[in-house]
Amino acid sequence: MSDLRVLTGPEVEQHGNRDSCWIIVHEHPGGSKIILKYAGKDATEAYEPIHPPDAITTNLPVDKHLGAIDTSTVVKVVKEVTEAEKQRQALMDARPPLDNIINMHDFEVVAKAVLPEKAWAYYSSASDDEITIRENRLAYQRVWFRPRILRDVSSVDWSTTILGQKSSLPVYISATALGKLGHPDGELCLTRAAAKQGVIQMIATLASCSFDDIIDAAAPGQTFFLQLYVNRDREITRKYVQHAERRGVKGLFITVDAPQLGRREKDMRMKFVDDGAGAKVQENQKDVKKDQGVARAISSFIDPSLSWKDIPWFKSITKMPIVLKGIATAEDAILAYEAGAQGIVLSNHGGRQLDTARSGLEVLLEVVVALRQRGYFPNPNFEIYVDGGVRRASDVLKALALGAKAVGVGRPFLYAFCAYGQEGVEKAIQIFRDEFEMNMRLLGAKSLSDLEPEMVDASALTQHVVMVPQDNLYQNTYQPLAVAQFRST
Ligand code: 173
Repeated sequence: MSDLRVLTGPEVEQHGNRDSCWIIVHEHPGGSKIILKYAGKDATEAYEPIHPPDAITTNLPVDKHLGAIDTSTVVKVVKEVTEAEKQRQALMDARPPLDNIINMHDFEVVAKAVLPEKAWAYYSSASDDEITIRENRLAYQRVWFRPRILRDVSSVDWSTTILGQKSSLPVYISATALGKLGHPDGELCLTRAAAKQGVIQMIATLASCSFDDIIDAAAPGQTFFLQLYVNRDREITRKYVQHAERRGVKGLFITVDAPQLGRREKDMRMKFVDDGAGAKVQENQKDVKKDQGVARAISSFIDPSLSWKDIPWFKSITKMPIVLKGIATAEDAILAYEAGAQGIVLSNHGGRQLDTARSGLEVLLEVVVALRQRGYFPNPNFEIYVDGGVRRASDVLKALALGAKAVGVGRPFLYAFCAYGQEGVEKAIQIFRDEFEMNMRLLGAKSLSDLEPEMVDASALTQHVVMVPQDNLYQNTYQPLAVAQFRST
């Protein structure tokens, strides 16, 4: 690179058009329109939250790198600070002290207030009418405990193993994309907190931080799993998977519920509303629609032809245990077992894929019955995980009692770092710990191996409509729980 010449801002600006498009950043999957928006300019600020730092060096041939830039001559795409942004900054400064955060919902309230609108829309959105994302919560409330008493619970232990790897909690940090939309350190907040708290992080294919940045930030011996979106170009996927294995990743979680990305309407509307300038540049382009939202814009590499036939290939390219993430029926759980997967995640992708798909917790019931019938469960070499809607240790205990080995938690940890960085994630983990201690004592489980199906009543779980008369007087009298309060500004 040293023999490349140094370019000036004006020189780059001359290439701000369709025929010659140069940009400055530290074959683009989002299409050409978005690049043209920044043509001839410094696009670093817009580029960084969306792309891992190695995206260009990995995907763009070296001869397309024109040279270093003399930064003193460059016209930056200066973002004006809007009123909304000022307000958000004020709220960030006045956010509740971390000591006042006592549950996962608190993190969500703070994140909603302090995140840029676009980031909040992307993270919080789910598909279509968002029925499934809400059902994910409700499902846990249709399961009731049958606690046991007088079992000497002076000491309780909630540590476990996941895919044979030690974990201080029966919870792993599930993959979420685009962490830098919410915090400048992005997913590294998770990595650092996970290291300190003995929790396993699942790295997302579409993390904002590069895979290597995350692994380089790891503590010695820290455990990671990798979430995989399978590329249409299998050679890219092969290299990525084998690189991950070489760098010590302990499990490959292949996402199987996203041949096409769900329509997340909050995300879509946001793009439409706030990208006026971009929309104009993009008007006559076909490849990226202005109303599709940030996730869809960067997901075109995902291969919708992925099928059961590909599983032997994955087994041939890696020795990592393979887990299929996004199983939603007993039929597919059986196929996954028979295909030689070491685990499955019963998941609806946080309600972001097929709307009115059932909750992972509900699917767990039929999966355990079907696997048991065939003698596939219980089995130390095949684990079942559940994700979606988990906010409390009591939720986790319900899933474990019904047969799950561990649960994935995505958004709560994401919201924790958006609002409070690494410390927020550590606090979230600490809250889970406190809740495990209390709930296990009250349930009469000294360790996770004491959890059994008899400790829950899940008879209402598969009933999707439960009609009960409104208890009006009670409803009017009930004082809703309060959320963390902001300091007055
Ligand atoms: O749920 C998602 O948003 C997701 O998995 C994704 C997929 C492609 C690009 C960005 C995010």
